This record gives sequence, structure tokens and C-alpha cells, in this order.
Amino acid sequence: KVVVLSKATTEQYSNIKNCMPTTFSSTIPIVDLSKPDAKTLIVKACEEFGFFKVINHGVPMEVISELESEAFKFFSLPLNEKEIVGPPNPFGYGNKKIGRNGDIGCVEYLLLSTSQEHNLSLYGKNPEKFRCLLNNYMSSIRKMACEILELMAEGLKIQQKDVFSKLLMDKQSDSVFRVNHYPANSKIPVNDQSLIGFGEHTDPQIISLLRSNNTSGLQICLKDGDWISVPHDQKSFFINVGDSLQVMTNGRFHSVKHRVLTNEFKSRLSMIYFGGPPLDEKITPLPSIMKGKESLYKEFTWSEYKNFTYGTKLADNRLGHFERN
Ligand code: AKG
Repeated sequence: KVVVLSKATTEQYSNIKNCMPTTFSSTIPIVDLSKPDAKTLIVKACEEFGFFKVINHGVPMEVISELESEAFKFFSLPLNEKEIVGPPNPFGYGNKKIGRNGDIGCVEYLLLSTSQEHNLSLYGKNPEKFRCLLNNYMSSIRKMACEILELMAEGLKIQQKDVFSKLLMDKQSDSVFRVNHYPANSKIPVNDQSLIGFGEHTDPQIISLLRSNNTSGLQICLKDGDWISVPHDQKSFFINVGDSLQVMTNGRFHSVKHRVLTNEFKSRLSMIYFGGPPLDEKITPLPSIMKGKESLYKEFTWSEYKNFTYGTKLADNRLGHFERN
């Protein structure tokens, strides 16, 4: 594999031995959604990495940048004005604390419902504008997510093209939208923990679509355990396979472990759409994938899995609990 060393990154972390990867990878698969080979490349990327970058995605740049600039405005407000929104249980503003089990990161964030009814009247100085931009963004993203999921089904030669996408299109789909802001972190790192923006984890849902500004920080863990840095690209989207998709493909697709490190000079803003199924949906391998093989997982519903993850730390191997021995 070809690895490009970034001098700035190498210098920034040079005092931390063995903890931090200093490589920016050019091995990350790139899928051009406008090309006929997209479905084949997507399947290959999901098997090998559980991660890929998407270009020619069809989401207009202004839909992205207008929401990004509103989000930056929100995060630049004084803390007490941001806290008016309320804690992220389940939706609201969070600062440093991630989840309920002691995970901490150098990050502040908004957790938002993807359904239109969600009350955004408390968000920032111009909530109406925020709501409108958010709705535009969300419908473009859901459309792209469904397109990608349909290409996956086709690539896997599953007859029912909407076998995954119908779960996101369902009115009861339990999808979430998250905006993360990582302020520049100029503290001298004393250990690897002090650089952590968002600790290592896999996403529990089906699929995640991530877009960030031009600040790097995202890293993915390869199957051999090596961490590589994902070069930023503000015009593209990055796609993660989630735990639920790993189960539905009986382990053929790989739910990718990832994390975010903060940057010494620049703040990072990322927006992530987590596509999830309805709460009562059974998450189980598709018969057409199994071809007579045994399921690697015990049966569970999305609600059972989601509730289980609430009781765990980010880095825990949550799916391990549902594996058959
Ligand atoms: C998450 O919010 O689950 C993430 O992995 C964060 C990724 C990012 O902020 O770039």
C-alpha cells in the first residue's frame, strides 16, 4: 500500500511513541456514484474496510456549506446559550461527555432527530433558518444513503433491491443526525488520551454518511489492527458500515472501528447521518446471503441492540455480546 506521510501530523505527535499513527492513507476506496462499477466497488470496500469515500454524490455544495456555516454560528455562541437547547437525552447539545458511561472527548455536539417534527425552536439565533437548512440536507442525505444501500443490494446480487433502503425510508426509521465540533486543541499532548476528539467505536446503526470541513482527524482501524488517517475532503462523503449491516450480511460486510483526533491549529466540524431501522425491526442475516450457512449472531431487534449499547463504553465490542459461540 502507498502511504503518504504528512509532516505536520508527524511533528505534532512525535512525542507520543507508538500510540498515534502518523500516516495518511491513500488506500481508502473511492467510489464514483455516477459510474457503472459503483456497486462492485462498494461491495469490495464494505468487505475489506467497511469504509469508503463517495464522489459525484449529487448533494449540492450549497446545501452542505449553508448548514455548515449555521452550525459554526451555533457553536460560536457562549456556552450558556448553547445549553438552552438541553442535554442530548436523546436530542440536544452535548459537551465533552459522550454517552452515559464516562466517555470523554474534546468535542461538543448537537444530536438531532431526523424527523421533521423535532422542535428546533431553541437552536441558535435563527432557528427557522436552521430547520430549513437541516431539512434540505437531511432529505438529500437520506436519498444518497438509499441509493448506496440499493447499490449494495445489487452488488450482493440480492433480488429485493430495497432490502436495506426500505428500513431508512420507513416512517418509523430510527435515524439520527449528529453535528460534531472539535475546537483546535493546542494543549501539549501528554498522552494519547489528551488528543482524543471522539474515542474509538463502531456505529451501531446500518450505515453512516459523514461529511467534514477541511480539517483532518478521522482515523479508521484496518482489519489487521493498524490505524490510518483519512485525508480530509470537504467535497466528498465518507461511508461507514454499521454493526447492523454487518449482522444483516452475516459478517460479510465489516463494521469499521473509527475515532477522531483533534488538530493543533484548526477546528473540525463534521456532520453525520446515522441511518437506522425501525425500533422493532429484527436484525438478522438475510436468507439470500446465508445460502444455507448458520447465522453468526443471536436474534435481536434494533431496540434491544440500541438499549444494550447505551449500557456500554464507546470502545466495547458490543456486537461480541450477540455473537453465537
Ligand atoms: C461519531 O460521531 O460517531 C463519529 O465517529 C465522529 C466522526 C467525526 O466527527 O468525524
